[in-house]
Amino acid sequence: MSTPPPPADNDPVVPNPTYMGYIRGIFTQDDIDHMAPKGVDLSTYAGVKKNAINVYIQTLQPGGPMPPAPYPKWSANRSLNFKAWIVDKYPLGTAEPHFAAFDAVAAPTAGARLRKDVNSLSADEIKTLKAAFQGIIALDASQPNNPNGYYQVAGIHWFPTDLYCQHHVQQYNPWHRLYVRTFEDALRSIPGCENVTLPYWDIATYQLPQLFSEPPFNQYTAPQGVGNGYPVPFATSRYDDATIVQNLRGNDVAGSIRDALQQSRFGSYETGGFQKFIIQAHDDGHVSTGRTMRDQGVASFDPIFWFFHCNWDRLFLSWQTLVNGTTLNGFKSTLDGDTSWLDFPQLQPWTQSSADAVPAEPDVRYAQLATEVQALQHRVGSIDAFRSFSIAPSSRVSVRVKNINRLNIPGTFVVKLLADGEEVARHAFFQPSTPEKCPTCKEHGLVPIDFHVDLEKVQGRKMSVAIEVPDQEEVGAAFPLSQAGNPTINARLLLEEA
Ligand SMILES: [Cu+2]
Repeated sequence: MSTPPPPADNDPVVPNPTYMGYIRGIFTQDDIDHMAPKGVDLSTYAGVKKNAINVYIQTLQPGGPMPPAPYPKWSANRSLNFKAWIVDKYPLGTAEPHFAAFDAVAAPTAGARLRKDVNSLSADEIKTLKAAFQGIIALDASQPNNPNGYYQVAGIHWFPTDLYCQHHVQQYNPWHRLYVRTFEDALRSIPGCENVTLPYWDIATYQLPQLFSEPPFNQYTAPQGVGNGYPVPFATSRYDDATIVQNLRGNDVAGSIRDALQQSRFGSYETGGFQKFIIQAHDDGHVSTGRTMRDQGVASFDPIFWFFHCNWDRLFLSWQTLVNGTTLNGFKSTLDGDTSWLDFPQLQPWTQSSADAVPAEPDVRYAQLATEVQALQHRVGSIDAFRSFSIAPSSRVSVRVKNINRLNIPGTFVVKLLADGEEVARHAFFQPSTPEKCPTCKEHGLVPIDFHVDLEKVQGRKMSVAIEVPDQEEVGAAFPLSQAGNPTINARLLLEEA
């Protein structure tokens, strides 16, 4: 944890202890495993808070029976710190940014996968990467049922399998971690490419690597149809580099990534935290890159998808490192609410659960993590009433367009926030062109889009919202709000614990 407590006989007194800054670090894996069968959850904020008084009594010396021998009992200072946390009404606090766990270029051990920035590859590495891509594309024709073939692996994302899409849900990050690895394994199945790794595209630089314009990374043609409404043969396409860069800037993708990495809690797409911002940045990245990438049904056929998603995995690992969430229990300590999604359902088509996929993969390194974050924060729209709170000093306001019925919208859409008719912000929502046929989409039919904007940009101005479905001639650029389920608008100032 961020402030790992020293041996129990030597704890310092911690002023104003918080859960994220101190308390979560007290409980070891053994403590958590030992108490879980007794119905005492020591792995989450909610669990420790619920059992706090009991934990305090059971561990207080002399005489408290916990932890059992041979584990050391709590020191007097540790008990004092814990009691102070209870008396102060269980402050959640924020994690201390932590950088040490997976620093930079650890020397690759045998079999380790060092994933590099796509711009930093040597001529030899580029040659091998091309051979690997060409190799799995060639399998499409020579061995159409080989699971390492490009069409087969890309097809997992949506067509023709239709089942596995995991977006805007808790499983989004772990599911895509397995997916990136599966693709990398496919590349490694090609003779001579056994040690190849997938490089990442650092999208926040707003630069398109030159390599993306070279075959086989510039374009892919599927060996067969990809589903209703798509041309046969199906060939991927994307916007030109200048348009992509302009779109990335317009959607403020780097800003959302920065916001994501500063979050102390994992959160969710609906409520905030890391997930809110990283999924937003991901969606905006897809729509910015277009045209194939904009459509969830076929996005993974564009070779750029793999460099793009390798980077989201790098950012997930970066954030995990910052908040001390690279182990399962470290990660769990950043969760709110129900954590059962970690164990069930499994991440189809693989057999692993999210709990298996969340811990940092021991053999994966990124040449550089994005951990240059000064301080972490926990700013939310609502806070427990028993806590004192303050209004975040930067006076950012959260404008939420709520209850957008995405099932009525034919594909990925963009929501624009206008002040006096002029665009102040825009964000995308990434989905298939026929969301009404997607089981995950149907479960989450009503979705929000959140804008975090400076109060001064919107104060006293006439605000409005527009939905657009880019590049869909049939419905036109402007999509009527009445057909999108008559969404409503919410605005609130962001709060933080005082
Ligand atoms: Cu994606």
